[in-house]
Amino acid sequence: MLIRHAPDLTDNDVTDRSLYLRRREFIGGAAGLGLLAAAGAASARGLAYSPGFSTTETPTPKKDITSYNNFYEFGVNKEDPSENAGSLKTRPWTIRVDGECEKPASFAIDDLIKANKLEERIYRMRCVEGWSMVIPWVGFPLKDLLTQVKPTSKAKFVAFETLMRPSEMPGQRWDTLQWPYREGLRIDEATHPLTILAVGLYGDVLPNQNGAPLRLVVPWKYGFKGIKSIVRISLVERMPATAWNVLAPREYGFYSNVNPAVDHPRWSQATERRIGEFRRRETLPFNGYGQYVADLYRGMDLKRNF
Ligand SMILES: Nc1nc2c(c(=O)[nH]1)N[C@H]1C(S)=C(S)[C@@H](COP(=O)(O)O)O[C@H]1N2
Ligand SMILES: [Mo]
Repeated sequence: MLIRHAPDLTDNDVTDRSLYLRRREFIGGAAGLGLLAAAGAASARGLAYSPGFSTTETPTPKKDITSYNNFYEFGVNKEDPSENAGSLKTRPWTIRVDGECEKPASFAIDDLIKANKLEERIYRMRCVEGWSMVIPWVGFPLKDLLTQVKPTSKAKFVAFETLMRPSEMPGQRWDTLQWPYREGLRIDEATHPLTILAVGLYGDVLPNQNGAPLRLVVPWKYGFKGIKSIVRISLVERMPATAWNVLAPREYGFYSNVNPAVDHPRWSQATERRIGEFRRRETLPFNGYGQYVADLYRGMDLKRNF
């Protein structure tokens, strides 16, 4: 298969854009204070940093990123999450990391934020519905968290769960999906350097509607893999059940890599509408991240493993 990738992703120009952020403003969910400007580029300050993978494409306006959302725990319409997610209490918040590992542990969200190097990652996000955005996330590699609990050799997959709290998540009173929302990755996908846990966007604390206080971002996969408001991460031996696959197995596979050559049964995946643009644009294999991730799927039939 011919792997096309976006020409903007050269290692040189992205490392300069990789930023260390002050953790203080994220702790306790305090409102952001123009953190990026204050933090300055990591390279300029002589700090060590991991290589970034940010696109140089223009980020989607914050207003759109925070008002056009999918978060079924707060309703099925795009405006529901921004209107309803204020009811979610994101402190205190604990993330349990367990399963096939030597050191299962629970982490208070503020301790995770303090302990990990926060970076800005500007990623494309392609929803399976056919729209896309460019989002400047703040987060850290999922791998950094998984390493801490020492996965055993039986850890072949990672399973994720969203909070289950119908009193604050009114959508959970209806059977639109099987709650809590669940997602999963293969272990090599989970530990890939592009895979992050996000705690912010646009240099500010993550708004509730975008999955506060902690959500997954896997930029080469359809947006629904990016599970929000995570409370549990389990290392497991077998491929875990995932919310959309349980609902409609013929429509939503476990892998869900962005693939313009594999249509959804009810619509084409060849093109997408970038929010804010008029004309549709072509969808790229692996959402333009093929040069980084195509190797993970060498030898696999991506039509069968959709
Ligand atoms: N818990 C949970 N996570 C979720 C969803 C959801 O309904 N519930 N929707 C998914 C879908 S379909 C998409 S496209 C992205 C949207 O993320 P955004 O609203 O931050 O752009 O979140 C994903 N994560
Ligand atoms: Mo989506």
